[in-house]
Amino acid sequence: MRRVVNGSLLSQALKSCRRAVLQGPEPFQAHRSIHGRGLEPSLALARVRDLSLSNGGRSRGTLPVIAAGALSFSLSFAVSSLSTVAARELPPYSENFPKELVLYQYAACPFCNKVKAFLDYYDMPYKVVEVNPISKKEIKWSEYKKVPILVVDGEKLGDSSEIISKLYQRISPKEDSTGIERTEEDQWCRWVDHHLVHMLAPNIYRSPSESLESFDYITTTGNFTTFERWTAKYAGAAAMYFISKKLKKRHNITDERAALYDAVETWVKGLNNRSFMGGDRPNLADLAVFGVLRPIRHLQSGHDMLANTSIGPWYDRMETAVGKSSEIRDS
Ligand SMILES: N[C@@H](CCC(=O)N[C@@H](CS)C(=O)NCC(=O)O)C(=O)O
Repeated sequence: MRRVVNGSLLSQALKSCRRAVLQGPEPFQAHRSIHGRGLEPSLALARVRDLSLSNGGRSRGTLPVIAAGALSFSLSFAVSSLSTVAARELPPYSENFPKELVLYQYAACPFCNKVKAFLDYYDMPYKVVEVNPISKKEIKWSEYKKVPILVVDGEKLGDSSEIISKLYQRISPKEDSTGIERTEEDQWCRWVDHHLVHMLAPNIYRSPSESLESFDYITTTGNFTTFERWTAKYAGAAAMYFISKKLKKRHNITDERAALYDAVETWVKGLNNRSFMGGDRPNLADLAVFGVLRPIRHLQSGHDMLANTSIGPWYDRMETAVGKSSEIRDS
């Protein structure tokens, strides 16, 4: 219900319609055709977000053509009269949005999740290739051996911050924030890469059971054989348990939970009572912090973090603002 009260629901619909009105159906056609599921132009135009309140989010369901057509007509009218609201609440749409994105990732990797938070927020559809953390055979073709790797219309990009920076430069209109805001945003983005991210491994691989919990995703994600799944889970969990102890030492962490809570409270303090670091909408620093924390949210360390810090309200706002994943899933 909150989405209605704060206007987000309307803005989601406006966003879809604005794209349909400004640009026509190409992006959706392009990404649907990846899977050989061609989309009729009228259907593509009608591919507005599911307005159901029950899921409270950005479902990517397709409304019936007639209803959606009528809706897009009335909302495109609303766009012109409410454009200031839409412009304030929505990430700006750019004609430079890529046509095809493929993300090579580990589902639990904080750097990969940083990139995904960005893509989800900007509503850029992307395909995911889950990389086997033991064999890495899915990225054999790449000289760069880390994830994330994002292939943007055929161009290969590595390193989460580089990827986000390149995509952002490509899609953002002329800078609308001040130098001071940009400096703060950059500083916090660097803080995420140089501090926050180092809190994760010691926490999520803290004990054998937490390490196994962190690798559980591999039993259901990716295109792996059963043997690959179970070796990755148990070998990965064992290796990361020991590696996390080394990382803990390297980053001078004595109590990993206390260090995580401390980092999280540093971020909350940095928000300085703003809804987001970016003010009334997330900026790249908000997206980076959210992206890094999202994969741990439903792990033991994430539950502990929410129970022991004051990050909850911001995290909830970010979940709403970022919305559902834009990942293109094979049906
Ligand atoms: N600076 C890189 C770091 C990426 C990174 O370290 N990724 C890890 C996964 S979380 C990785 O691929 N490690 C190498 C490995 O798994 O062999 C970025 O921001 O993308």
